[in-house]
Amino acid sequence: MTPQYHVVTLFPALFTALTEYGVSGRAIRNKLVELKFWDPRDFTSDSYRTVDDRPFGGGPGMVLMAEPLDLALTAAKTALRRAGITQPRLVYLSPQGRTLNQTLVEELAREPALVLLAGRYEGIDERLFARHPMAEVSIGDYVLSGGELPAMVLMDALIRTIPGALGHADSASEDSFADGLLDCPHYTRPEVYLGGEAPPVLLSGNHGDVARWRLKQGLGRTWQRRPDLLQGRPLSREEQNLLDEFRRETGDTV
Ligand code: 9D3
Repeated sequence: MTPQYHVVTLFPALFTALTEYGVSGRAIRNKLVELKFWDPRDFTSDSYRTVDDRPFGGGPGMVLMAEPLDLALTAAKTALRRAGITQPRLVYLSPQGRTLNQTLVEELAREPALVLLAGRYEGIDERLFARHPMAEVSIGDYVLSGGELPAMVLMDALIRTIPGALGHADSASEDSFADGLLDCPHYTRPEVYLGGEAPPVLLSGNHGDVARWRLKQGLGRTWQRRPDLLQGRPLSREEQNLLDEFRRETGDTV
């Protein structure tokens, strides 16, 4: 069941970063996911193809008008209905939204289709929510210029969860956050670079020792840098022992 993502955006050309490169580009080419774009400008009827106007009440910036967005969202929903999907979830990428994390990615990845709305300017006419109930999703507390990059961030994360989207080298289960921990340090050739040696355990050929070292480093780094991630994540006996070992080795105790 190929997921379908319909994106309502004034700048569909920006999405080539997602559609033409890397893991996401390959997944789209291989039809593991279907993307369609709907440009609100194509749903205007004035000769200037106007999609924005000045905010009632005054103030700086412009607001996306209800009608072109309404028609674009309706066109996306109609296309999905024809494909047998009757109640697609709508996601408005918005600074006011719930902050994206891997839990929300996995929840949205279960949907057969999503309609994503990328905003621009100061935002969209509030009356759109009455006709099109939407979940609002932010990608973090910093100011961007629009919802296109957030929509690409969300779709990149969604596509990585599709079985077969990742190559052999990669693995969804090895993604940082997949097990709720930060990643371990990585090394490659040469064995010594500017006097710095790779950890001998990684060259030992002992897969069990390598796996234990990596888990220990992941636990240690999470404890040092992102203790919040360990709050809701009980540690197994082995994990607790490895973390204690890390703290003894780094002198980072208590
Ligand atoms: C400077 C404009 N601000 C006025 C007080 C509000 C504002 C409007 C529109 C701030 C940013 C934007 C455009 N941002 C997005 O559409 C957006 C976004 C973001 O800026 N940060 C994190 N996640 C997201 S999702 C969509």
